[in-house]
Amino acid sequence: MNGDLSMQLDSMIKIKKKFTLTERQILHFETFGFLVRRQVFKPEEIEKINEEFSRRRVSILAELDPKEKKNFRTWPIRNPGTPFIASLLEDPRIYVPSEQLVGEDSVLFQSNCNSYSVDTNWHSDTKYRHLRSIKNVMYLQPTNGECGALRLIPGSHKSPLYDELVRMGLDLYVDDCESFFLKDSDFRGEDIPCYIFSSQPGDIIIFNQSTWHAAYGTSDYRRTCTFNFIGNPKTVEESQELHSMVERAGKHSFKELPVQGPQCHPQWLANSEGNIRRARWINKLRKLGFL
Ligand SMILES: O=C(O)CCC(=O)C(=O)O
Ligand SMILES: [Fe+2]
Repeated sequence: MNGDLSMQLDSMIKIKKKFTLTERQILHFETFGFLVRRQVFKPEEIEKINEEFSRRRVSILAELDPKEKKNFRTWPIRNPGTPFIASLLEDPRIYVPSEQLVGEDSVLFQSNCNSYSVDTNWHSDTKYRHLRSIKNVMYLQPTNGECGALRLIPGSHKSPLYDELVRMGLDLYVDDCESFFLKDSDFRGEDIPCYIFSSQPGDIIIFNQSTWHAAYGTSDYRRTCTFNFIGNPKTVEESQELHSMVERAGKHSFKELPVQGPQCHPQWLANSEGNIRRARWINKLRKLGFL
């Protein structure tokens, strides 16, 4: 093997080792449906992320009409307007643990910047229970129970707890955004027993998207970056679910919620850097019908 190539391989193996989750971390994720990783990104990186976040948010808002402005919340990061944030997708700090949890042949799915001006009620991100999908979330401001922290119900990604929560009506009552359960009880969303992800910028939480979660205590607007991966379907049920996801998502944004612009900007798709992992994701997304 040529010397350069062997050095490159060596350094790739070292990087991979450095960010590889331990068996216990994986067990935590499998059991509770989430895993917290502290201080994955450095303060100077967070500063850069915040800068790009703000600049792009302002430039998108400037183009929207008042009605669109009201609903504006989410915009994709695979865009030349946020090059540093987009580069995090190809950063081993994100993809190494994600691939461990959903497979080396997993696909990078929705990946967004989000700005929330209201609380988020209890929900799970997905109704597709066979397909493995995970979300890496980084809050760009400090959070705690009183101030916008993500809350999760441990173990709620699994049956029967998942189904009990559906049955008790904890999720949104679509018309007035209140849950059946909370409406007919003296409980508030904040009273539901849960883990509260108090975080500092740079911390990351990875959760199985079936896990029930919420956030309360919104002041000003809250900022997150989210990186989602879906497992390559292996069973008939997984393939069927993915097929329905493709049908429902349409080709525009992979998503039903309003997202500003396409998930993958043509420049990202051009992959002029020749990133091998990105090329694999693009091929897969094409094959699956998302592009
Ligand atoms: O911070 C929030 O409002 C909750 C976000 C959420 O539901 C998500 O990232 O899936
Ligand atoms: Fe969510």
